[in-house]
Amino acid sequence: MANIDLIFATNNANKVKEIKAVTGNHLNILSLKEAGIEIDIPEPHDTLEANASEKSRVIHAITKKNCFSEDTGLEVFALNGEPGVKSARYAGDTRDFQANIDLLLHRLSNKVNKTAQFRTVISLIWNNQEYLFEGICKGQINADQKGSEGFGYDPIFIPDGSSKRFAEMTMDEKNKFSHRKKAMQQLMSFLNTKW
Ligand code: ITT
Repeated sequence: MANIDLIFATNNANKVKEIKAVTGNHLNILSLKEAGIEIDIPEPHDTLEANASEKSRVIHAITKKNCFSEDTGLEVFALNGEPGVKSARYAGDTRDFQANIDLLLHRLSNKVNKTAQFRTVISLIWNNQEYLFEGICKGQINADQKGSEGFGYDPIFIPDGSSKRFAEMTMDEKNKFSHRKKAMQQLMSFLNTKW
């Protein structure tokens, strides 16, 4: 698989780092920046699936090349799945990680159940056809914020099977549990059957 070029339709540098750590030399992942594309792709839909599709389709329409995107949401059980698809802009259009965390903890403060999951949906466009893959990481929200690694909600999320928050883990440790890695592994297995 080593010589496959695949554009990753994202402007999130943290996502690019995490995905490149998973794919290693198996795929040649190009970020939008590396592909020379400057665009703020809209995410207007109310599902992760529809937003992921939008992102990969927009980039495919521009480049006509194989590409993928992913949309990820933190789904909190006691908040009926919120912030979910609104994860990036939960506390407003400034997309401020700390403001999003503060709002989430405020809304969760009187709830007993702190169960949550990260869900990643990948949309791959391969030879002009779209394929979707999903990765889920279940865990707990912990109001005691710790760690400075990762991004987004990582300082308050402890994956099942660990006592550490994602933000307390190295990228390799996070990738042992990560929703994003699970979805990406499915994409790689799929490409293995095609190549
Ligand atoms: P692109 O659309 O350009 O890919 P984005 O940052 O807008 O980048 P999303 O729409 O998928 O990405 O945003 C989801 C938000 O969910 C993101 O801004 C973070 O706040 C949060 N998030 C996503 N993955 C996460 C992870 O692995 N750990 C912690 N928070 C995460």
